[in-house]
Amino acid sequence: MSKTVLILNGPNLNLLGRREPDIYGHDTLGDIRMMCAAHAGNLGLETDFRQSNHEGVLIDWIQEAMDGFGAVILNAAGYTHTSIAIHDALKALTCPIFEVHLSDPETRESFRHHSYVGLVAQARFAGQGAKGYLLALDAAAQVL
Ligand code: CA2
Repeated sequence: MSKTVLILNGPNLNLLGRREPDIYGHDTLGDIRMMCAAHAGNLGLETDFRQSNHEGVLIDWIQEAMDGFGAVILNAAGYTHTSIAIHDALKALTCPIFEVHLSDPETRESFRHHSYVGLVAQARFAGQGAKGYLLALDAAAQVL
């Protein structure tokens, strides 16, 4: 089984650290990428960390996880709450899927309360900032 974890980030997460730090914290996505790589190394895992603002690109990357990746960690950002297409792509995977959010969508606007990712994810880590990605890596390490 592959020890590489595919970590995918959805739209607008490239803006992290530059806007809305009260909601999303001060870490940039580059900071989170480095934290994930270091933490994964300590767990004996490797990471492939990506971000796209485009639904189809995210779906292509999810399909890549059908071969060659041990687990997927996904912060689908706004697509979490809207994308049946991402849900369908995730459903085709056999590897574990972990849902991550920096904020806690459940305590925000009602349109963030439903998650199409959550319907197919093994576990969800939300409201803990960048630490959520590290907790998801811990969970991935337990199954890999
Ligand atoms: O809390 C999360 O991680 C979210 O996935 C972030 C999404 C939001 O739509 C989800 O409900 C929860 C939004 C990402 C936007 O990121 C920005 C970062 C800085 C400035 C503006 C947007």
